[in-house]
Amino acid sequence: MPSKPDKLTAVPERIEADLTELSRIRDPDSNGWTRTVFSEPYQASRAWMRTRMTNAGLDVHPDSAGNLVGVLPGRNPAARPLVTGSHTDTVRGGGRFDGIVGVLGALEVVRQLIENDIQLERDLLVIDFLGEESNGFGLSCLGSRALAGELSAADLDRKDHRGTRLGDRYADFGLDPSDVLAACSGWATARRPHRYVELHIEQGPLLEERNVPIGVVTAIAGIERMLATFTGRPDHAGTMPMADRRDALVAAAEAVLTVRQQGCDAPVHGVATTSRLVSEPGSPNVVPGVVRMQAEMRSVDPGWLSAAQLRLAEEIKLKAEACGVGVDIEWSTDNECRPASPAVHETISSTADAMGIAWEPVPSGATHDAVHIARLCPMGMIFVPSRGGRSHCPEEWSDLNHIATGIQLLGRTLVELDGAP
Ligand code: HGY
Ligand code: MN
Ligand code: MN
Repeated sequence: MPSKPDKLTAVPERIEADLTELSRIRDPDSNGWTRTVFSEPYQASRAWMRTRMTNAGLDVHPDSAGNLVGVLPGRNPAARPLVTGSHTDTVRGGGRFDGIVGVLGALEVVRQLIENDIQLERDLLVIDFLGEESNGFGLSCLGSRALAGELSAADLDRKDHRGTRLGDRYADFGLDPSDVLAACSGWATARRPHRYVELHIEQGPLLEERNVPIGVVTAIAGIERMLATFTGRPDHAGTMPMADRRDALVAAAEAVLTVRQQGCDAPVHGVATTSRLVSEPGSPNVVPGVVRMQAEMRSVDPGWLSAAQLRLAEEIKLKAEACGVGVDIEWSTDNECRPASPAVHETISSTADAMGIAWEPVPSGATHDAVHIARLCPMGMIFVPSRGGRSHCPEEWSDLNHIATGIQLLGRTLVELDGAP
């Protein structure tokens, strides 16, 4: 069969047609492309995706965690399956490629396998994972997290800013919360995946800067999220002398710059971002009494990440004290740092070499469903370049020829992994 996998290519016109059609399904009232988890546009896009998966030749069924799972049967149904996929939900005001390239790319691989009459030894599962993007419940990768047994009953009690429970949102979406938690059972035993490979856009500038069409991911960054509550003293903004104020927003502003400096000082891959400040009471004539601040830090170096958390907390507290403001800091881990499997990394890169495709090893500052599926089996990721390194914005763009190259490499890698012991 060695000759046949060489025929696995990718038809750019089909990929472009799928990308264009899916990008028409979005929230009309939001700029860019918005299909947030559980939303109407997301429901509509999932119905569209289910049809596309079926038309591509997959046996499709939503699993109990809300993932769309398409199966291309292999010669040996008892063998542990190959798995690929990604997500089709977006951030608010996002782009057309983040996650989507991995799901639609996998469909093109399926079409290529069928058209070239290549039946793998193993079942190939193509998954559109539920809700990869971070959401109002502060929990990303809902579908892959559930499959990996990392979604807990306590998580279902998380509430968004409107007070809605995550468990209730699952129920509104037609999923039984207890079945969501049970989704991992089948995966941990007999049907444990053999290998997982995800195709994704890089969402950063490295590949474009180095003029390389393919990135082979070395590790996925760990993410630590911080909620800091600054408690000062509300006072009349017209009468309280500056030196006597306990201005919670001034302390928070100092903290925003401290967060930024931690990222700028990182000797390894490390980044730090403040994304939200909520100041109360928010009236122009009242010195802010309470401020809530949302921030996160990421790194592929767990040692740097935990040390930076400690440094950050200390500096924020010291600077808040100097303002006469108290501060309470809560941390939550969105995901641990996860290295890619060296064996899968080797298969991807040697397959790229055999195809004459230039590639570079790259860390992933973005998280992906792969970080959770890596708990079930050896994982690898393939990146294609992002124009200007932009993502999570309407300007997000990847060239069709790069996407086609990534799909070709994904297909050939899956054939190689199919035979891997
Ligand atoms: O946050 C991330 O890195 C991913 O886009 N959800
Ligand atoms: Mn993504
Ligand atoms: Mn994303």
